[in-house]
Amino acid sequence: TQVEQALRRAIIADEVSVHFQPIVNLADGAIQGFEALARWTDRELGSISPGLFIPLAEERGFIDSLTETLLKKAAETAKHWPSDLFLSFNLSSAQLVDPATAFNVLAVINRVGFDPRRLELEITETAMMTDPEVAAKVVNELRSVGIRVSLDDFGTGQSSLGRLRDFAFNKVKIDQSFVSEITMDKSAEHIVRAILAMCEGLNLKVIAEGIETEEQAAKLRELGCKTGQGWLYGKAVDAATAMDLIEAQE
Ligand code: G
Ligand code: G
Ligand code: MN
Ligand code: NA
Repeated sequence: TQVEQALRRAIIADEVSVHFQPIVNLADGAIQGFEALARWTDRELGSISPGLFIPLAEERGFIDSLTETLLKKAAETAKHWPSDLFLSFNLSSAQLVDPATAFNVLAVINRVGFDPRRLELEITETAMMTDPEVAAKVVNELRSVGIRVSLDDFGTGQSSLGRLRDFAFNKVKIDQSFVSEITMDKSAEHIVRAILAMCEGLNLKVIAEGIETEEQAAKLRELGCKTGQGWLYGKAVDAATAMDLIEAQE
């Protein structure tokens, strides 16, 4: 397709970039890290969502080279942040069923000189369900070299809660669909409350995603949620702007 050709060209020409969305302490808004989010604007097709081009790259078999490019860029940027800030990076489903993923990720960040203990990889429930056995192995390998792993979009996939025990996650990211309803819909509030209680018992950290209003943030704080991200705190910005945000709070 036209998009596929343009994407292949963009990867070779190094035109796919990475932006960074702040992840903050909900108590005081202090930045704790950033989530890397891929961005691509084609000259003719305009801006294309990673929600479209990442699955396309997976389907057509060039997700590995795309991920390598993106992770390299993200780590090169994050290397210059204060060492207490982490980088969160999304792994695609194809990478969770690839036994070479841990090795590949480590190779990239070692080359860049980025500390694996500052890297967090986000995986979705749907991704781990493709082949849970291989996925569990990939997660364990990542953990064994100090990389942290978080479960993204929690509450929306079709996996069972038992997966939280089978996989060595560090964190759970509460999906934005719950956060967007949290001040309007009691059932969303109850679900978030339950997720927080469960994660505390399982010793998992929690990030609430998609926080857009001060009311949502206040409700999350009231429920005991400590960390979050969303447009209230900032959209994904380029590397230079992310550095400005970091410097502004020092
Ligand atoms: O940033 P945005 O809302 O447009 O992202 C849309 C989707 O694309 C989200 O599900 C997000 O996790 C995913 N995504 C963004 N950047 C990356 C990336 O670098 N790798 C992978 N695998 N997914 C990404
Ligand atoms: O699947 P994942 O959670 O990685 O996707 C993150 C996506 O959510 C990105 O596309 C990002 O741009 C988007 N996003 C981040 N914060 C907000 C927010 O506050 N509101 C909305 N609607 N989208 C957000
Ligand atoms: Mn994510
Ligand atoms: Na998410």
